[in-house]
Amino acid sequence: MAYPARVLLASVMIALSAGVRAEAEEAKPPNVLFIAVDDLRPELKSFGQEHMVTPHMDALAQRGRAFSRHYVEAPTCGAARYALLTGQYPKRNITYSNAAFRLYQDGVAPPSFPQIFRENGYHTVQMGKVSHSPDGLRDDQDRIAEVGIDNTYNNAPHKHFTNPEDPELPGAWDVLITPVGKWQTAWGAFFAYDRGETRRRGHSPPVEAADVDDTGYPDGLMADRARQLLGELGERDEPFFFAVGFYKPHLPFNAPQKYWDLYERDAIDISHVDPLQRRGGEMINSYGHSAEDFDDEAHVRKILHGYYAATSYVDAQIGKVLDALDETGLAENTIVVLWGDHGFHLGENGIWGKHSLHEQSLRSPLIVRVPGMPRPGEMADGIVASVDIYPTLMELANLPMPEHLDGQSFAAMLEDPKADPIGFAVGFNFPRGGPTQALRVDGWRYIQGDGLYDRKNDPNERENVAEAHPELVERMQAQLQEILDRRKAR
Ligand SMILES: [Ca+2]
Repeated sequence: MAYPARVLLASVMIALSAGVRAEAEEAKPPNVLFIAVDDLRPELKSFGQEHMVTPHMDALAQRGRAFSRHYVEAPTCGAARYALLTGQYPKRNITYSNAAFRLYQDGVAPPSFPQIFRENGYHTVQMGKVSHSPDGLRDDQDRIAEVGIDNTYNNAPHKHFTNPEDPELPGAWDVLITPVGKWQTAWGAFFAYDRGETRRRGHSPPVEAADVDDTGYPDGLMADRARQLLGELGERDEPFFFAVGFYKPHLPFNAPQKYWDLYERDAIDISHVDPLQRRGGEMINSYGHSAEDFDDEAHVRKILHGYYAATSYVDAQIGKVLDALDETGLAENTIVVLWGDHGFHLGENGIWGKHSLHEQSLRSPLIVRVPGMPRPGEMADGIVASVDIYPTLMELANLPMPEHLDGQSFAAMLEDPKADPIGFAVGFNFPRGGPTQALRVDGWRYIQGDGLYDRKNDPNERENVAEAHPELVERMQAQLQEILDRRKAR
């Protein structure tokens, strides 16, 4: 495919017109900046959500291609990130869960795309939460045993040490670097509260507004370190693949006060909130509030306000990194991908959290900017999935396409937003009772064991219309089965 050549040509032309020598541009493959954002809903101004203050992600969408219908494979961090990074659908039970990355230690996981970049001469750097753990490192079992806590990050995050010698993605990174500041460990930073405090499960509040600057929470530290690092990466001879994974807006919804001040709590729309259905889960069990609190409109507004503040906070940090890319001149030869690891119900379907096969859990923002791309700023509305990102990156960087991939490249949609989309997305979940899947096609969502939803007339998926459309259900069941049967064996 001629696309990467055209990208290079475009940057050469820019360089020539600016009177700059072109040889280096011709020779150097494109860098990649991959930005992962945790639990980010597609609730951005550039995605039609006018109430949001997200100028930096919006600016990226303006200069690149935003995908209005991008779906992840799984509604939980570890499984979604494993599917993205391996380019494969969940298949074994473990790949439906946060423990998916263990397969790398078992030696049965396929090569991740950062590993492919590294094997092809890229300098690869990881910061923050890209795989599942918040610094890309596995637990340090010996140190955890020494401090004598029970072995979950949920209960004592500030004592849950990771091992610098033991990455979750072996072979993928030249450098892993995550600033943890006053929070002592990456898990402590992941659940950060003001002044170095971290979450005490079941006690800490679900939201916090501290009167601090951006570095009062870890994403601000990460943004500053990423800016500095980009300067260093630009000095190297080889191209770079830099992945930075921000923690917010993942719970707790903590952000500096100034981001809370961007929203007026009483003006927040709560019409999408349905009566609470799921009484347990991360949101309700892990923080100092109860299911009954969600009957209270003031509490609901506070939670939504926190999510919006945390979203605007992370948006500002993303802006700093993108600014650094411009200031260093690297933007001219760097592909940027911004990816949300899954969605989040903020009361839709009576759910506060993820772990469902509904639209709210599976749809997330995706923005891709390729230097010199045609028609920047035009949104692509066709359906694409996270497993399609791996083959797309291989095509854009002109790297060999591995055989284990389940997805397909959507590079054509970067040239033309109206190009044929992938057209379907499969979601995988593992509730009690075993693995369950969902199929999303234009106009419809079908969830195994649950029902059929009319996306055009029922955007919040409140009514199961399977009985009225038995033939469609049968057709979608068959399509889903065919996709599942095709899953690659590796
Ligand atoms: Ca997540």
